Amino acid sequence: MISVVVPFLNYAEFLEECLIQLGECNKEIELETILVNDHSAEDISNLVKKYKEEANIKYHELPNGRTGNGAAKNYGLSMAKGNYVYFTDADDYVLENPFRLLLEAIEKENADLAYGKMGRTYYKLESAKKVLDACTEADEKEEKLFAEQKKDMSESKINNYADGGEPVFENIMFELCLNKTSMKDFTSTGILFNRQFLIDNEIVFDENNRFYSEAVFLIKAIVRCKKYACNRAAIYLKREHNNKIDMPSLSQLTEDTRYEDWIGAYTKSLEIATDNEFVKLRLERMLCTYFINQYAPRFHWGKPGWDGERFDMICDAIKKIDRRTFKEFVLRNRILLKAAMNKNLKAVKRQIKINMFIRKMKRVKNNHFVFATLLNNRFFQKLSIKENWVVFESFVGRNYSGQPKYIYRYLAENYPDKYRFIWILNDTGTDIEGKCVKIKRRTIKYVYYMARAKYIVFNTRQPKFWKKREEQVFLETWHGTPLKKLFFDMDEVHSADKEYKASVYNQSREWDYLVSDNPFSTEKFASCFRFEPEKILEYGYPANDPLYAKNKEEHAGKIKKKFGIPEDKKVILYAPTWRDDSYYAAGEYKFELALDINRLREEFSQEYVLLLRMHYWIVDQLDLSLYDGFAFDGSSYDDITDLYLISDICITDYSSVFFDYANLKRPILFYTYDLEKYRDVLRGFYLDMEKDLPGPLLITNDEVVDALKNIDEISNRYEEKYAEFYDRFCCIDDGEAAKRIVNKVFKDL
Ligand code: C2G
Repeated sequence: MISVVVPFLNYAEFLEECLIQLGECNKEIELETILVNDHSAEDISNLVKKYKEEANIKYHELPNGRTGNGAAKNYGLSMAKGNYVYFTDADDYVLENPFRLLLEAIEKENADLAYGKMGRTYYKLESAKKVLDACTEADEKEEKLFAEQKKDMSESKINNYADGGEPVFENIMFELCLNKTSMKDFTSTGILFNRQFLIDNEIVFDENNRFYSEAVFLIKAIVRCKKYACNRAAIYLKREHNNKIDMPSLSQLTEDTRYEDWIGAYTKSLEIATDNEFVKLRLERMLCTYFINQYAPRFHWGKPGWDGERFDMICDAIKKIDRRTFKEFVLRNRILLKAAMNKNLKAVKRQIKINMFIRKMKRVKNNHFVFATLLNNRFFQKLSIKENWVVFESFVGRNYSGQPKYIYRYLAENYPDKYRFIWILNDTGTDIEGKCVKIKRRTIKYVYYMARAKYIVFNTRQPKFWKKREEQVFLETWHGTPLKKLFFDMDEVHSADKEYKASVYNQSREWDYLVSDNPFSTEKFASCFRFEPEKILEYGYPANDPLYAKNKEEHAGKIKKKFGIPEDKKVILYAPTWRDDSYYAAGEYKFELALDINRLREEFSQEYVLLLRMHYWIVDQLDLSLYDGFAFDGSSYDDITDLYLISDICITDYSSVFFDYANLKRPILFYTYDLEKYRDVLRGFYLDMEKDLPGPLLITNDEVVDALKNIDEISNRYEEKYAEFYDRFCCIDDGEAAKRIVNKVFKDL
């Protein structure tokens, strides 16, 4: 039997997934789940009851006076009855059945321990499974789950490392020790241990070390292990927490004692490894790296306490290091290490200053924007605020559009001499009516204006370098009524930026106002941004003002001409959104066109043209050269509001486009070929797509063609639903939203 020790402190929903998997494994291999409750505030009695049989749970509460992950694991270990022990943290889970594979391996070799592969995932069990299912190529799977383990693992590197040429390569040390770069990577999880081996060698967790209780455990196991086995198909998945605001993991906590624990774990681990040259050298190297990369910056920024007792602690540790280790570092770091070795505070200070300067210069050389932010911190932040400067940016500088455009227009028309208007753009050649300064994004000037302007109007999140000054007013207009769940309402984050929730939380704390188009958005914004409802301006969207303009037909005629669309042709607008899991990098997304343009041309080119508009995150370019005269590329056109005005039918999917378009009361079709995946895996929706939308959901190209052929019949069928939808979501827009917002925000008018 295998005893699986599960310490529990927080997050019952994660624990449930862990237990589900243990239950599954228990069907095949006899397990006992020793669940140790570390004085948790959460009630898990129902969970324990639910999985008691399946996962063969032995429930224990950690006695008073003992606490922490290490204490819970020790306690669990002392209760274990199995010949073998396996540790899993309550927020992690195993895939397939690693126990069978590890058991076979450990028994075959009669080994002390057997290890598999540790993967990292941001996903819950269901998504992780689906993500796995979705990846047909085995290599692709590896990419997704084990990206972090892709390190240079060449055998020769280690042989070279052992000064003197004596080969010290040992697979186990290589796997379990070499690829660890930080103290937190030393973990007991995902390894099957022979319980007698642990008992005989008195291998236990350090209960006095809150953050790194496992380091001494693993180091001792590595050093004492005589025989080991391995099966890389045995997968343990470590969960990365994507919401560190509400559910931080132990490694995401920033409590102060972390440093003392680090040094404590290092010192004890080193004592254990005294006779093992290889492990010892690895640890010493880790200390040096820690000193150079973690300690030095804190010391440099003058955080209290880092040049006192803490300095003595780390210097004492460095003093004992085998000097051969220093050779691996560049000269300036060797000087720093030597100064620390001599506990020479003055020399350490000087060298850290030099090193930090070199580091900064290197960053400046590699990325010119760093220089701008340095200037910002040193100088711009100290300059006075310009009361009449207003900075605008729309869709991260990609165009002149959205709510900022129409707020600017209103201000420029009504208060032309009162303000100085500054537009942030990727292309300063962009046409903008009226008098304004055009600034290229991510330049020194951009940083300068952002630091000094009184008013800042954005429709996406602000850049991370920018810190709001007290006198500044930040108006976040946002860019659509949400259908797809956003930020804190998203269960999982599948997009490229997994720090999404934490960063959106911090950024939205700096917003003075947030614009909403309807009561529904107000409610969702309050929840998805964790935003105070009192600061939400439910005034309608300025970008929808032109949809109510008296001269909108005349304006539409001009736009159509600009595109070269014949006057007698009607326009079908296709404007889909982006897919969270399909990207090159953050902010650079892929899109595979599923709409059959050829077919549409065959069927409709007599009466219609097709206008394709990709979302602003999509970087793939459309090649429409084959469809000249029928398909038009609207992706590089600045303002989607103009595209709404010239189109007779809108086809979209999960984009907020249809909420705005509905103001025109024209037909809307939803081409939702990947509805299930989008709804169940990627995002989830705030609305019931089947019930609440003002048009039909179409899954295939045949259905799209059919719907377009019968567009009048569809309009009749949806008349009532459309009216309800309009009343619910377009109830505020009336052409005056910009005016309302300006009157509220620009108080000195
Ligand atoms: N948009 C566009 N072209 C598209 C899709 C969208 O120009 N093909 C613009 C529209 O102005 C739309 C906005 O981008 O209102 C937001 O697009 P969504 O597809 O809804 O996606 P996202 O940027 O993720 O915003 O509250 C809404 C959400 O924030 C969604």
